[in-house]
Amino acid sequence: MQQLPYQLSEQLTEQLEQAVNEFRKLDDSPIRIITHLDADGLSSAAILAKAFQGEKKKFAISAVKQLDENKIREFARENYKTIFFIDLGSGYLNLIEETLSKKKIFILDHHIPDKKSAREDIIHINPHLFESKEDALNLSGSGVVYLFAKKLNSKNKALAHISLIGTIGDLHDLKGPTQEIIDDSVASGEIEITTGLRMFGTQTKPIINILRYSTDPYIPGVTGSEQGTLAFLKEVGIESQKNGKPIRIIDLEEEQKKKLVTGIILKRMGSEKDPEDILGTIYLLKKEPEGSPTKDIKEFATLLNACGRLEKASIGIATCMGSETAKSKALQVLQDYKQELISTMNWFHQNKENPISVMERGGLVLINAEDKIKDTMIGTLASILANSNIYPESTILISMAQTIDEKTKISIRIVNGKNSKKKDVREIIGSILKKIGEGISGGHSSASGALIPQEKEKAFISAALEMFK
Ligand SMILES: [Mn+2]
Repeated sequence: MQQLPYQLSEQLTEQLEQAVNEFRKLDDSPIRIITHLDADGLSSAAILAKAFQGEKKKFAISAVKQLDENKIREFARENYKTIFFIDLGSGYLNLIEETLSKKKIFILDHHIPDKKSAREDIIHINPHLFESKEDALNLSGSGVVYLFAKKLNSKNKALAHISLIGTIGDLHDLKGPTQEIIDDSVASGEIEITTGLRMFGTQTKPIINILRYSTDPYIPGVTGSEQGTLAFLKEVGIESQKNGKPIRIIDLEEEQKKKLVTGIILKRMGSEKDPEDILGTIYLLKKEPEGSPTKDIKEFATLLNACGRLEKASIGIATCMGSETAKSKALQVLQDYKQELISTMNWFHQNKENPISVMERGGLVLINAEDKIKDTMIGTLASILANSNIYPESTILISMAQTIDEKTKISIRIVNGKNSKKKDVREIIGSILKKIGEGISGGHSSASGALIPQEKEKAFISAALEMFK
């Protein structure tokens, strides 16, 4: 049965048209673009930059981790008459209205707005305002920006694949309005869609690592075991290396790939989940070389996230815009990021038994890295531990590290968070901060974070330990 093409709601279409009309009224002065630091935000910025170049508009981009009052006040002091907030902004409508009253504001976002309607002269496009709830969950920031760019000039359809990178970086379900972006990416000849093993890293990672560290899908007897992985590969007749070079999934012959898939399905027989749930849709960028971290869109999104985390946003944006120089720099950033990740994990494993660095209390593991690991890695460390089997399910993980400006960054996660809906980590961190009477927090129920003054570290630790006594 043929699927009917998805129709954007009339309201959203109207709002996009209105945004374009307002954009046409702008004079030639340069435009300020403020975006989010993740894959979705960086690809949003790349799309808007390309679209502005097409309109001969000058612009300046900044990528931020999050908005706050201080940052918005800084933007107020700048000379720009027009500001575009992309992949962020909707949660700060009150502050933006208050602080940026003299500027023309465009907000193209998909985060939950802090109020239903913005001041009349603010252009605010957000699927939460128009679409059904399900649809709202299926449009990313770069999706909104792409739809705007396409409305501005149909030539911008050639940018659909950039939006797909951000979308895949941000969303799990590609349906509803996102279908239009996928269709445009295929039509422009940039994207090729195939079906294959849905594990991460099929283009670049050694097969032995992919299998051994595969938690989703989980492979009984293989996941978590080097020996099990080697035995399994032997069983299906696949070697883990050739001429001293590790074999990747893309290196396998078709026959070998089939054997691998069948082998995994057999291993998963009897597990409660659908054993065949190991295949998925794979989106490849046609023009990127095989085996590059820019070939598979999922890996490209990781490359962008690495650029964001290591504060190299402009490299990520320029890579999306097609610069080869930026791309080779981005590949280096990815290497640096991996190195950072390895030293972070090494530090953790060396200090796991050290009661000063890693404190365990009924249901809580508190990791205090001080200045031993980068504050930008603290969330990633907590997330990796939350998805591994080192600590029992539902354990609360708190990790903390010092920033260069004398603050302490805190991340909080829950082991196997998908299954344990009972605990809300944002509430936990909120009540600890309340006890020490300082700090700011944010995030959502399964992943949250906070920032406190460094001198409050001790107070924070005792309050947390007290809570789990
Ligand atoms: Mn986003």
